[in-house]
Amino acid sequence: MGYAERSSIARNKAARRLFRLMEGKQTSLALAADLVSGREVAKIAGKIGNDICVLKTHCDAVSRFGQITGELKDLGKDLGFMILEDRKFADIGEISRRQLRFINSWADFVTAHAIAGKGTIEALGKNVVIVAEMTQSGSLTNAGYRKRAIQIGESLDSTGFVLNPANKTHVNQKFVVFSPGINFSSRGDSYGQTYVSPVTAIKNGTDVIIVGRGIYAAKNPAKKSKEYRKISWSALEKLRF
Ligand code: 6AU
Repeated sequence: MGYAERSSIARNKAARRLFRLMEGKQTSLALAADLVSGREVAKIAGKIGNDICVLKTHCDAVSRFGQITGELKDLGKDLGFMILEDRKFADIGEISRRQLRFINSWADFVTAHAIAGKGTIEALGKNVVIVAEMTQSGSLTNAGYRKRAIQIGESLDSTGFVLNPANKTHVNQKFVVFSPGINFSSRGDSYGQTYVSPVTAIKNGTDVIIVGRGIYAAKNPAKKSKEYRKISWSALEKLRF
């Protein structure tokens, strides 16, 4: 099923918008903009914004992030990408809801863990991507956890799920599958991050490939982002549509 069709069957508004955007722009690439300062995040977003469908941020890991939220929103509008704040909410619903207040004025959607149960996801509203599985070796997200996390997202019509691209996914086509842990030249890092290639990710059911260091730590991030974009989109066309 192509993304135009998936945008018509999805019940979640952010998922519909993202599927439409992916189809129109022909890209499944998300940048994990894990740079040190707000200035650097805004600069790379401006440079490669044309190639991505999602800009993924960690607002609490970037200095002076508060100063660039308006600029990122404008860039998203001009260049056509959505902003996913990877806050990974994990507290009880009431606290998660309060923490969200500082984020939902500029982010289109947020990530959350399912560890605290359905109440947390419910408190965050609809625009939530549930981290159902993690890419770091030794992660505690086993098959049972993943299944239950997916059930919560399905029951609440959340936007979608973060899943490990090394494993095959069987998620309803109404939901967006995001996968980090993608890099074509590295196998991992010193803390246990694991990587697969974009093609493996697409074969295993990923919709949006999230690439961080593979792009921003490259000599020429603009050129690298085009490579990731092209390889993943042609794999989608060849293998899935
Ligand atoms: O490509 P990297 O390794 O430089 O960056 C990967 C990005 C980081 C992580 O916070 C994030 O993806 N991530 C996540 C997400 C998106 O939730 C889950 C996970 O299991 N592994 C992972 O790396 O910004």
